[in-house]
Amino acid sequence: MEDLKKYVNKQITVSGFAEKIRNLQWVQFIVIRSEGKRLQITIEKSDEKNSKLINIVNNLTQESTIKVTGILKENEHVKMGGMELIPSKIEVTNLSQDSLPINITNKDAALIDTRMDNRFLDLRNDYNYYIFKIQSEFVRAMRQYLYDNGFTEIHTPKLIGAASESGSEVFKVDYFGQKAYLAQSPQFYKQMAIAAGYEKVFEVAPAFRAENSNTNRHATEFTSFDLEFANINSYEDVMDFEEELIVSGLKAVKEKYGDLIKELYGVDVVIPKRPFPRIKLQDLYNELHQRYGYKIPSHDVGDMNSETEKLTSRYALEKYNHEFIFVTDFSKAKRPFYHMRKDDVPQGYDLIWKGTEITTGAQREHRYDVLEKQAEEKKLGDDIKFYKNFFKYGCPPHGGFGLGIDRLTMLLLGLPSLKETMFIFRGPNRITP
Ligand code: AMO
Repeated sequence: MEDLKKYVNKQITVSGFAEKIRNLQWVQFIVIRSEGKRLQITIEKSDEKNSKLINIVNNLTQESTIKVTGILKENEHVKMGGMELIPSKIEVTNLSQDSLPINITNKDAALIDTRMDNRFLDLRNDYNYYIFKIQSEFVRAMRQYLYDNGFTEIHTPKLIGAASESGSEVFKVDYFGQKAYLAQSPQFYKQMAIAAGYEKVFEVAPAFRAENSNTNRHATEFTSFDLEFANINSYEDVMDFEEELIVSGLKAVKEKYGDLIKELYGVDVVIPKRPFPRIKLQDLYNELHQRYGYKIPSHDVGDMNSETEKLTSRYALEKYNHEFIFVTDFSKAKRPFYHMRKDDVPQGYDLIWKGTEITTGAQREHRYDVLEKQAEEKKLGDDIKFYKNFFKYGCPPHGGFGLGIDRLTMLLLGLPSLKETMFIFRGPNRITP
C-alpha cells in the first residue's frame, strides 16, 4: 500500500489484515492494514449489488486476512489519508478463529512474557512492528557502506571446535561424540579470512553465549555485526572506521525513519559528530570518581561493569555533549589473548552508547611467536592450534570489531530491554516460540 495516491479512481487489489470492522446501520467499514499502512474500505448497505459483500463483512472477525478489489476514491472526510476503497470483491484468505490472546492495539496491556509467547501477534502492533523495519534499514545502510568500501561478506561456521571468547560461557553440543560448541563470535574465522588474503571482510550472523544472567542487555543468542580489515597501523584505524560506519547507518535511519522514530518512540536520532570522544580506562575511573564519587569495585578493576558504562555515558554527554564514547587501555587480564599489546596494554577498545557497551574492537596480534606466548599465558591449549597456524605463513597486521545489532536497536529506540528489541528473544528462561 505504498503511495496509493496515484491509483485514485482506478481499480486496485489490496491484501492485509482486517484491523477494524465497524458494522453500522447504513454502512460497513473495514480498516485494512498492510506493512504498517492502513486504508479504509467502505461498503454502502443501501446499494443492492453489495449484498454479498455485506454478508462477508457480517461474518468477518478482527485480524482475519482479506484480499479486496475495488475502486480507490478520494474522500476528504476519511482520516486515513483522505482515501477509501469501494470494493467489488472481498476474499477472506484466513478467518481469524477466536478472540486474540493479547490486545494488539495496546502493547502494554499484556506482560512482556505473555507478549513474547504470542510474538507473532505482538509484532502486529506498530510500535513493535517498526522496530524491525528500522533495524533492517540500519543494517542495510551499514552493509552498503561496507560494500562501497570494498568489503566481502563471509559466512563462517556456528558449530565450532574451540571457544574464542574465553571470558564468557559457551554452549556445548553433542557432535557425534566429539567436543563441539556453538560459536560465541566469528572471531577466529574472520581473522582466517585475513590470513587467506581477503583484506576486508564482514559477517552479520548469530552468536551464542551461555550466560545465565537475566539482565536487560544479555541474550543467549544475539546477532553480531562483525568485521575485520588488514593493513592497519593501529586500533585507532579501527575506531575511525567504526565511527564512519555508525554515522552512515544513523544517517540512513534518520532520513527514512527519523520522524516516525520521534512519533512512535519519542527519540531524536542524533547524527554523532566525529571524532567520537576517546578516554583511557584509568582516566575514566578518575573522572567518574571526581564527578560522581564512583569507585570501581576491586573485582572489576581493569574493566567496566554496567554501572561504569552508565556513568561513562553521563560523562560523555556532560563533557562532550556526545552520545558515544570509546574507552581504551583495559587491563590485559580482562581482554582476550588475541588482542595486540603495546607495553603490556591491549590495543583495543569498547564503544559505549547511551550507557551500554555496543562493541569490542582491537588490533589483533598477528605475530606468531607473540600470539603463542599470549595464548599460553591464558592457558589456552591445543584446540586453538588451528587458529595459531593462520599466523605462521604470512598474515598482514589487522583489526576489527563486533557490534551487537540487538543492543544497537534497543539503544537507538530507547527501549528498556533486549526482550523488546529481538525478533525472537533467547534467554536462560526462554527457548520458545
Ligand atoms: P564481545 O564479547 O564484546 O566481543 O561482543 C561484541 C558485542 O556483541 C554484543 N554482545 C551481546 N549482545 C547481546 N547479548 C549478549 N549476551 C552479548 N554478548 C555480546 C555486544 C558486544 O559489545 N570477538 C569480539 C569482537 C571483536 O573483537 O571483533 C567479541 O565477541 O554489543
